[in-house]
Amino acid sequence: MSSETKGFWGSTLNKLKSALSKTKNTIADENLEISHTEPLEAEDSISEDSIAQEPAPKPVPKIVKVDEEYLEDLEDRLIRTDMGLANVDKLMEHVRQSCRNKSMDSHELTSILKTEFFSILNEAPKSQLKYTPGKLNIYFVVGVNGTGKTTSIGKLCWRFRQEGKRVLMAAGDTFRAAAETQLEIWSQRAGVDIVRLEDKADPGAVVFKAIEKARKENYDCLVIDTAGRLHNKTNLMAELKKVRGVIDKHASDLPLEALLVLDASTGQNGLQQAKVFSEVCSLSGVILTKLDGTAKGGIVFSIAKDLGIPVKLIGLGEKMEDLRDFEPDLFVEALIA
Ligand SMILES: Nc1nc2c(ncn2[C@@H]2O[C@H](COP(=O)(O)OP(=O)(O)OP(=O)(O)O)[C@@H](O)[C@H]2O)c(=O)[nH]1
Ligand SMILES: [Mg+2]
Repeated sequence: MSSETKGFWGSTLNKLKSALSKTKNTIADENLEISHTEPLEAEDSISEDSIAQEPAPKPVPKIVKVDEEYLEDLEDRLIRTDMGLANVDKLMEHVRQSCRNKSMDSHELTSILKTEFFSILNEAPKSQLKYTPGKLNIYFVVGVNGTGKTTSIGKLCWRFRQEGKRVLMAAGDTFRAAAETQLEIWSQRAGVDIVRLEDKADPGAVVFKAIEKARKENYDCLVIDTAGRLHNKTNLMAELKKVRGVIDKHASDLPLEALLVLDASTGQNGLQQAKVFSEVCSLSGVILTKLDGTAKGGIVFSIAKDLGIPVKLIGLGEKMEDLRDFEPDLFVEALIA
């Protein structure tokens, strides 16, 4: 497979492999000894822009026979990635069925796992981030505290700027002055404009003002930040519903993405967040952040099975270019070597 797909915004296989390494190591059998080593192919080298060097040896896992103990261990490891019990049960049932008919080794099992992972993601709704040329495109970004909303907005606006679009940010998190300042710093880094009202202003007023400005001045994208809130705080969720209402009232003719930012490391709890936010804001997609540094990347499969909302973007780190399109095939490829 090519290491690069769909241009810059798609992930490279190597980038994904290194970001998903903790989840990948959880799925892989760490008890298997290394039998021998073989040289790395140039495309597999860790650094994407490294100059051709003497290839380093890459470990090749020992191939073993799959028995019941192996399967029980695999089941535990899959559960630990937070891919969800229903997914694990179904997947293990298929694996056990295949083992019943013939003896199997760990290499063959890996290829069954790969097929199963593809099939879970293939059954889920899929779509890329929407953008309609010639219109003002609105991106409304919501989620619980600290999931990565503001950072993802900064990265997304930078991406839009790289594509030559006119971009406006709305500082709809008026809860803390520091939040507006944080967004303002991102607007400078990304080279985009921002609408910011006085501290503690009504977030609905910020959104109204931003829509008005964006329409009048012909922006291509309006990206709206909101304050983080726990999904079980009814008054805060009611406030969010009001903000969403401002968009519905004043921009119902415009393309809208309502995006929930989920922190991958919160695992299964993210699903509950998604259900409540979806009721309040009619979500159209998920941005799954912090996939780097967590072993719970299996949450992608839970979202696919349980939510009915597509993951559109993934966060693979803290740098500007670390927000990428979610490409299911490449994701599975990176997870199972
Ligand atoms: N490693 C990693 N860190 C991330 C990623 N996305 C965001 N972060 C970090 O997560 C932390 C919180 O990010 P913010 O963007 O401030 O989160 P927020 O959702 O806006 O937070 P509140 O506004 O307080 O609700 C920051 O330290 C970010 O750098 C990611 O994909 N990977
Ligand atoms: Mg924020």
